[in-house]
Amino acid sequence: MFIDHIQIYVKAGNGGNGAISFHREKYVAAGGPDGGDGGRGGNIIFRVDEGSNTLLAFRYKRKFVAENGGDGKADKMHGKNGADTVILVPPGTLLKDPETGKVLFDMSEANEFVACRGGRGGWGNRHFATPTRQIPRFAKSGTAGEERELLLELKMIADVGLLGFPSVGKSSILARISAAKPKIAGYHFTTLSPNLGVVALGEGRGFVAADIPGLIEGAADGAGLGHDFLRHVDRCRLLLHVVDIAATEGRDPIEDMKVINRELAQYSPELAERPQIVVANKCDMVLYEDEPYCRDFEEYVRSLGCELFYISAVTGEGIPEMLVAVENKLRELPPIKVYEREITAEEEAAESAAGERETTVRREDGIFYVEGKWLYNFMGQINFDDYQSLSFFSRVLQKNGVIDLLREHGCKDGDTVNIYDFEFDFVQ
Ligand SMILES: Nc1nc2c(ncn2[C@@H]2O[C@H](COP(=O)(O)OP(=O)(O)OP(=O)(O)O)[C@@H](O)[C@H]2O)c(=O)[nH]1
Ligand SMILES: [Mg+2]
Repeated sequence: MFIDHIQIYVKAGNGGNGAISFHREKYVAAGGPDGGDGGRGGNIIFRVDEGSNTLLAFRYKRKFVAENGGDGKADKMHGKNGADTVILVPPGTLLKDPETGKVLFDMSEANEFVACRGGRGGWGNRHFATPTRQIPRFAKSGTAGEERELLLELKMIADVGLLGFPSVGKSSILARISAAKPKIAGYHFTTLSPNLGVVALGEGRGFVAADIPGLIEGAADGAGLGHDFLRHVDRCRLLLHVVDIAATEGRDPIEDMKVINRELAQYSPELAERPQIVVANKCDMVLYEDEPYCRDFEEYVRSLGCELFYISAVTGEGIPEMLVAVENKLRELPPIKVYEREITAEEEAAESAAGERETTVRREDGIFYVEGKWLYNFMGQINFDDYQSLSFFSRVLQKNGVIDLLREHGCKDGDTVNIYDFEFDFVQ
C-alpha cells in the first residue's frame, strides 16, 4: 500500500525537575543548598531519508515522544538531558498544521527540522538561596516539552511529471527513458502509486521524472483513482502530457487532452498553468504523417502553444528528440518549487506565549476561579506545604496582575479563590 499523507502526534521531552537538597559533610554544621538542575527534554527532529518514497512506516507508528530530561540530584548534579527523537521522512515531505492546513516546513528546503523543542530543566534549590533565605526548600519543575499534531504530506521531488489517461503508455515511457522498472500492462490503472526515474543524459546531465496513476474524466470527484496523486507532480517544473495518438481505445486525442486539462484545473489552477510538452505516444501503430486527424491534433496543440512530439515507447522512435526538447525547456524554467512556510516557528511561539499569559476569572457559587495556561504550568512548580514556596507564589500572582484582576471582578477580603483546585481566602 502506498501512503502519501498521514497525521501523527509528536511530543518533545519534558525538562527534568530541579532538586531540593542540602550539602552534608562531617563537621560542616549547616551546608548550603546544593540541589542540581533538571536536564532538558529531547527534541523532535525530522530528517530526510533519501532512500525512501513513501510514508508507509507511519501507518504503524503515529505517536512519537522524545525522552524526558532527568531530575537534578544532590551535590549540584545536573539531570541527564533527554535524547532527541529523530523521525525519518522521504525527501519532499511537507509538514503541515492539520487544523489550518498551513505549511510549517518543506523537507526539500533542508535535511533537518526541529519540530518540537524539549522542555527546559528546572533549577535546583541552590539557585534560590539569598542572604535572607538561606534554606530554600523549593526548586523549580522542568517545563513541558512542546507537543503537536502534524500532517505529513508527500510531494515528490521531480523535474518532470508524466500524466494522461490510463494505458496511454506513461509507465512505458518512464521505463524507456530511465532505469526505473514500473509495472506495465494493457489494462487501466496498472500504476497504483507514483514511480520516480532518473533520466541520465550523459556528462552528469539529466533530470528526474515521475509517473503517476492515470486520470479520467471526473477524477476531481473521485472517479478512477481520483486526482489526489496529482500532488506528486505539484512541484514538477514541466509536465509531459501523454496521449495515445493511435486511439487504440477509440477515444479522440484532442478530447483526451481537454479532459485531462480540465481535471488539472480543478485540482489546482496553478498546476494547470505549468508548462506542458505534448507527447503523442504509440506512433508505431498509426501512419501519423498520412492521417488527417493528426493534422487536427497538431493544430490543436499549436493553439495551446505547446511543443509536440510523436514517439513510440515500444520502438523508441522520437524519444531522443523529445529528451533534447525536455532538457532545453528545463533549462529555461525556474527550479523545483519549494513550499514557503506559511507559519514560522517564531509566529507560533508568539501566539502560544500570548495565549499562555492570558488569565481569566469566573465566579461560580461565590467562588472565584482563576484560569490560564501559564498558571497551570506555574502551579506545578509550587510546593504548597512550604512557606517560602507559598510566598513566592503570592508574589508571582501579584506581579502578574492576578490580584488586581480578582479585585476587578469584585473579589473581597475573605472570599474564596480557586486556582486549579488550590483554594485559599482572598486577603488584600
Ligand atoms: N504499440 C505500442 N504500445 C504501447 C506503447 N506504449 C505503451 N504501450 C502499451 O500500452 C499498454 C499500457 O502501457 P502502460 O505504460 O502500462 O500505460 P500507463 O499509461 O502507464 O497506464 P496506467 O498505469 O494504467 O495509467 C501496455 O500494454 C503497453 O505495452 C507504444 O508506444 N506502442
Ligand atoms: Mg502506468
